[in-house]
Amino acid sequence: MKISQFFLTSLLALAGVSFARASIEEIPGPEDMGGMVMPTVGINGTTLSYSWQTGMGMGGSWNPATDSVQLQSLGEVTDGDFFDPLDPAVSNYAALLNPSSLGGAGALFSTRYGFMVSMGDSLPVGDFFAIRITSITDGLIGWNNPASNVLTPVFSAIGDTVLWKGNMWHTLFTLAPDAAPGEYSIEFELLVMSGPDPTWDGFISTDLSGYTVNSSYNSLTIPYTFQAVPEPSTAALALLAAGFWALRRRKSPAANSSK
Ligand SMILES: [Cu+2]
Repeated sequence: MKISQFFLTSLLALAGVSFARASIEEIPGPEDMGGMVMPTVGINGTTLSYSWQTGMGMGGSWNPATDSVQLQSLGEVTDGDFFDPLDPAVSNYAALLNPSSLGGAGALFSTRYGFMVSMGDSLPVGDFFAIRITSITDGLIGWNNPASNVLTPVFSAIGDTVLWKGNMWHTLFTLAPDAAPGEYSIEFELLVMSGPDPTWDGFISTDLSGYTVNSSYNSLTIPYTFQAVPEPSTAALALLAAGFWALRRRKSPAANSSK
């Protein structure tokens, strides 16, 4: 009994050691991807405004020209660490972000963007922020991640709207791994709605029944812009393929002109 117990413990320890170096428990946060980028909303009476903040509190304003928000693969962000595909506690994360070699969809992603409210006035009782999509590049999906291993798609089409509690909310955005490299964007309208106390799902609610736009507040137009970065391996394969075709064309002009 003692020996088998020792043996089992050793096996578990070995497994633990081998996984400790290669598995992660949570989706990498903004600090793992270049830092937070937050449209920070200010309230002055019924006037809303926002400015870009790059960190907690009163960080400097953000310059998209010199710091683009990239959609990257998990392996690129973690230097090759992945979710344990056999661990049910991270099954949803693994399914979305792990590479296909580990049974995942291999989505490119970013967690850098987050809505935030500056210190100062807050909304009166019965008024709530709402965030609505007014334009979105096909293929981009925004996910709510209110608890560990819980992922709910909330942004993918024009008109998708959530109520937002006003706490800092970093949305997970994803894109298919074979999406074309380049720019992807979303434009949000941030407005105020009035209604009963929402049932919050983390920092948002998607149940909009009973809420109406409070037009005594102005609305804000907030753009999120991403750069999709293809997998290094995909890029390398594309280069290899291009080289192959160039070589083939040079070697056999007759075969090339016949078609
Ligand atoms: Cu933040």
